[in-house]
Amino acid sequence: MSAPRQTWPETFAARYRAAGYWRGETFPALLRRQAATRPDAIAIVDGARRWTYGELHRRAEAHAAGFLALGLAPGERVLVQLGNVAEFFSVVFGLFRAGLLPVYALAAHRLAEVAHLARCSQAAAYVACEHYAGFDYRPLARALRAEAPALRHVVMVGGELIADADGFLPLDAVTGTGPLPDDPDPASVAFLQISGGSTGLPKLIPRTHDDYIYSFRASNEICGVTARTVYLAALPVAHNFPMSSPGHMGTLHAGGRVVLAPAPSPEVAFPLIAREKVTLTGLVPPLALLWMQAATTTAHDLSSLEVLQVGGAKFAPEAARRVRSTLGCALQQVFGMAEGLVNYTRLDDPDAVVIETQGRPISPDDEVLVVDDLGHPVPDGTPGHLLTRGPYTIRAYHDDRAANARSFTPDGFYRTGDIVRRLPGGNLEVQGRAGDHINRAGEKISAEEVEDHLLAYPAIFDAAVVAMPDPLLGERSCAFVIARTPGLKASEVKAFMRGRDIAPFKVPDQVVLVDAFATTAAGKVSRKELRARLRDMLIAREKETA
Ligand code: AMP
Ligand code: DBH
Repeated sequence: MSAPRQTWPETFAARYRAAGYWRGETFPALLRRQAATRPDAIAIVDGARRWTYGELHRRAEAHAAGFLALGLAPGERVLVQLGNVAEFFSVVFGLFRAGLLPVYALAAHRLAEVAHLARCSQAAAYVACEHYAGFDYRPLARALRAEAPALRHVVMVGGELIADADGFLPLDAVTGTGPLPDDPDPASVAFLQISGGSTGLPKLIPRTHDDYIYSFRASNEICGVTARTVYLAALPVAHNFPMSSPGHMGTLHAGGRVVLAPAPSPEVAFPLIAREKVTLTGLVPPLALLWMQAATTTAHDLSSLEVLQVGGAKFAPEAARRVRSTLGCALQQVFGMAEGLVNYTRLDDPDAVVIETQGRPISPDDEVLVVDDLGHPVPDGTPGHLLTRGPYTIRAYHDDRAANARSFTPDGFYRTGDIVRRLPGGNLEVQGRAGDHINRAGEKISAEEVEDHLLAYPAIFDAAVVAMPDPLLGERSCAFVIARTPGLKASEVKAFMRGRDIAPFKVPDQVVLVDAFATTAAGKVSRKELRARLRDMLIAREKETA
């Protein structure tokens, strides 16, 4: 495997530097600067724990030395699977300081995903919470060691101070005072983010110090993030949206305060907003609906909240219209992707733009193309495929030739897979997806990946997974299944999927057993066409019975 690299052609890199986007700042330098200029300001709030910038910096440096003392070498990858806990920050900034590259797994991932990420990144270590959100990660860690031979260390957050029988190290033991390397090259890859992906398992996204820091520094300007910002991380901290748009990283860059919510529900988040005087947060549309409903009867004071960002999936205009009257704050729509491009409606945009569009790009140098099926640009107002390249959009996935051939044009544009309309002011309206994935409350699920798991069930002959419109989730997943064994029940299929060690959100919401997949007189249909037909059939059937 080659070392993670991200390469913009030199002419582009020179342009991005000259324009002042890439400033040579690195993650270690970012935290060092804050620890020097505002050592006593609170950086992280996690329950009763409040870490200052000084403390976060000290912890990160101690972990950096600790990771190196384990024999990890700069450039190696470390799989990080942590929930919304303060240690996420001391660990990732510790890794940055040691020149190690975090690979971000979601806390919801299970063995199937984590083993895939560990193998693809050749991770040398794995860091997880011992328990988080009711899940015990120790059995997962044991199984992972068997599946990922390159893994040399397992570090547990919240574990006992003595290394246990498995040889897992408690994070508190991963500290040291040894020498630390020079800061990394700002043009080098800082970490690997993951994509939801429309085909197969998650892909690894190499992001550099230069490009990522630019994306959240510029986001701060657009979103009004300053040292007085109190950002509530309600979504999982490993997600790209709450990480960088502008998210917790943007907030730390500005010297603000990050408050961690252990769950995004109104019951958990509202008291935190009131107690910490939260000014900014970001949600996926289904959560925004829940918050708006709960706000009408809440006793908690939400008046500190200035802006609610909504993104990850399309926010319906009817819902967008109600944000201010129910939550008493401004709405900002965010349409982004872990591969790069992020669009925002601006805080001073007219209501029509904020309610009806998903905004426009961060950078004057974000190139946006909207093209037809043949790749020809379409006029403004006409739906087409969104292609993009720019100063913080990757040119390639990590070590994945096939995906790179599919996902990038020869001149370096990323094929987002989104169908959008570009409006005359430059704002984009997301119309849907060209690919076969399900956007379930902002979690992207690959139809192909779920079908592969279904086909592992001997009682199943064939399966097709489609996105169904859903009033709460936006989209839910529906698996059409042809049984090999007569009498197979939907509940049995779901139980089988729950036993597959996959993220729970990938278990199909609905299972429909069918006798056959219709083919046309012309013979075989493509998977894509088949999925579209099954979906239309079910929608029509549900309308009839409604
Ligand atoms: P990923 O590549 O896994 O980071 O997922 C990014 C994808 O999420 C985008 O390409 C869109 O399909 C979807 N997405 C993100 N934000 C929005 C939004 N505001 N409206 C509609 N779709 C969105
Ligand atoms: O869905 C996403 O991946 C996303 C949404 C909003 C994202 O990565 C982002 C903003 O940066």
